[in-house]
Amino acid sequence: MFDSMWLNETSLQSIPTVIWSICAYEEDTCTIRLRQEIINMLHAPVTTQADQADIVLVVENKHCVNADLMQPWQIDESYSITVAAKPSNNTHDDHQAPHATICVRANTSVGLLHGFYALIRGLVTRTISFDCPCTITDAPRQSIRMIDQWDQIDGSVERGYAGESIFFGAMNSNSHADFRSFPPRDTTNPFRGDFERIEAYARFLASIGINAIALNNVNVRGAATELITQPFLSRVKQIAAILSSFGIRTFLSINFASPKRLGGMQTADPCDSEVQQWWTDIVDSIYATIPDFGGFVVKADSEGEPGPMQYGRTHADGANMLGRALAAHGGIVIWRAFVYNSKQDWRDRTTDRAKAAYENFVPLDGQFDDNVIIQVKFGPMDFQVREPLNPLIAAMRHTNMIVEYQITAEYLGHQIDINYVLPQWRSMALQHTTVHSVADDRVCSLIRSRSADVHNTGFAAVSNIGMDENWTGNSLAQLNLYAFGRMCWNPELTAQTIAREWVAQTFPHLELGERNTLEEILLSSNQTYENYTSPLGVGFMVTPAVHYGPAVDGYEFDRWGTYHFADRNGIGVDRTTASGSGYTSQYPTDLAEQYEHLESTPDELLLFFHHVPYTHTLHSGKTVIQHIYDTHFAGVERVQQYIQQWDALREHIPDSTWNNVADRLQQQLENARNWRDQVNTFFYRMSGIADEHNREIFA
Ligand code: GCV
Repeated sequence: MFDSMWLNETSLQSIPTVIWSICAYEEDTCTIRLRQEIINMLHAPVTTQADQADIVLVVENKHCVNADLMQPWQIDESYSITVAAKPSNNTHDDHQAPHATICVRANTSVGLLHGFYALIRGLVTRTISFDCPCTITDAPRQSIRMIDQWDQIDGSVERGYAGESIFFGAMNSNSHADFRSFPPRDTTNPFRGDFERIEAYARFLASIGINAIALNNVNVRGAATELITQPFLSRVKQIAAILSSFGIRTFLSINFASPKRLGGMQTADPCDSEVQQWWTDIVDSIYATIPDFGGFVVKADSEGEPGPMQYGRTHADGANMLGRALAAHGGIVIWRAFVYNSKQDWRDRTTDRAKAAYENFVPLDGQFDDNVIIQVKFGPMDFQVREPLNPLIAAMRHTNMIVEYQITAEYLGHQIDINYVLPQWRSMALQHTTVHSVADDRVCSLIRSRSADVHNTGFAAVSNIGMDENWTGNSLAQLNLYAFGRMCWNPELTAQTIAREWVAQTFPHLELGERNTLEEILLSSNQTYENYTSPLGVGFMVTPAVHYGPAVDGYEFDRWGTYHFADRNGIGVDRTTASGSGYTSQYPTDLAEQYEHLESTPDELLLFFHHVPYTHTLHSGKTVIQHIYDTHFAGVERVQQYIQQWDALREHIPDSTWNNVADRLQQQLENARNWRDQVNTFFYRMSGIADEHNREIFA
């Protein structure tokens, strides 16, 4: 049993049961899937007689639909939906007769799938109706729209907060326990084999326009290294076939040292011809098994994972070697830029982790092959609640890039705390990289103009789902998965529009006022979380390793390079070029200037860029210390309000969902109080400055 999220029966029942028809010159796995979707999901009839149908789905046999409106790279996935006035003699008596016919047209069967789900969404949310003639033409704004599973073959999920992997593990098992304490599982068959669950997941992903997925964690260890070989590959093929019928290509994360670990070789040096041949043979055998395989995701020379630098080679040497093996088959390499010194010494003030991605990759700009993509986390650190844009994104001029986001709430509340993250992601996607440019220099567009092959750019995010009945731990965290797909498709859609769509589909019984209440909770939740956690962009005050709950000094004297440098006088990291680590100089001139100076640095990022006294006055007019106190008190109060607001929604939300969120809200309140009291107490003790409002701080 599992939740049907935004594609639930009640919502789908609001679509009139009309006759559908699919017209395609060639039947393929996607058109077959489409027919099954109409029959099984909508319980509607499908006829081969298009003139008898109320809704006709048409694949053109040439690239003519929308061709003049689209960029060439968009044409395959674009669609148009036309609602036309219906001749009066063509209604059907035996079902709820619509007043119009609808035609969805696309150039490919994949485009038609996108059009189909868009139509379903439109009918459920009532932005499309049989009564209102209209034409909608749409196409994705990103070419690659990818989900990365951090799933491991023992069934656990790294940074997963919704139970075990749906791909790996034992059938029906779902533990939240620490897998490190488990006896080793049978590694001869790590696959769960729950194809029903996988098919449902593929449907959710397709319905929001996702077109690529990496099945396994980027930390590829132990038997997971063998996923690229038989017998595991044949099991991957079964999964890939399901995903492919939904227009989603399958990728695998690989271990760079595979030639040694699997091939028994002495080296994994990318410039060694035998190593190159080994990879070519492996890739050939993968494509012999899975002809539409997407390619590899690689975490190399990062956090202890092997990579080319161990052989004195560069990331370009490593990535291109894999790229050349994949090129013959149309495959790609997604090479992560999350590379930094994870054995830093806190005493060393010269090393700044935020500078690492730029330092490692900018010298290699232009050296990567066309089928190699560098995947860059949107911020320079690691998915904190507030980070500036990763300067690497603006600096690379001749390299394919994917911007990486994290849906799983590693630092953002573990899907216990309500946290709708889209406002943050979207501000990164839409961030301008210059101030005065006339060209579209926003991240979402820039990555295309900087690429050698526009097909090889896009957005990716780490998934937040698992075997939990509701998929995401906290049911409201389903929205983040939904929102990521919608943002990839169109970053101009506002956080409110997307939340509204999701609420309408997921909670069809809510009345208007209740929907507004829920939207209000969701839209404020990211700011609320920021309020009670680390202030003003400083980040990383979390419990080490676990990353839930406060530990103000938890990472202060460790090796991971994540410091706040609070002392009795002030707090923050001086990253200026004038007196600090020089990180600001990695930005294009306008942004570098903005962040270099206290006066022009936005309040919310102040402590990321500057070390300031507690008495420093923000643009808001408050001092830093008073801001810390006020936001932390406000954050807890807001969670208390959420509890009341959620109470008021009880009547029209299914019990299991209501109880799930109510229970988590209590945990969130406890978490928020811990944060408030520890952060406020810590900074009161450090600064000796009292709260202006004399609220309770534990001195
Ligand atoms: C998959 C952070 C996380 C790790 C993760 C890593 C990465 O360090 O804490 O769990 O590893 O990012 O993105 O590779």
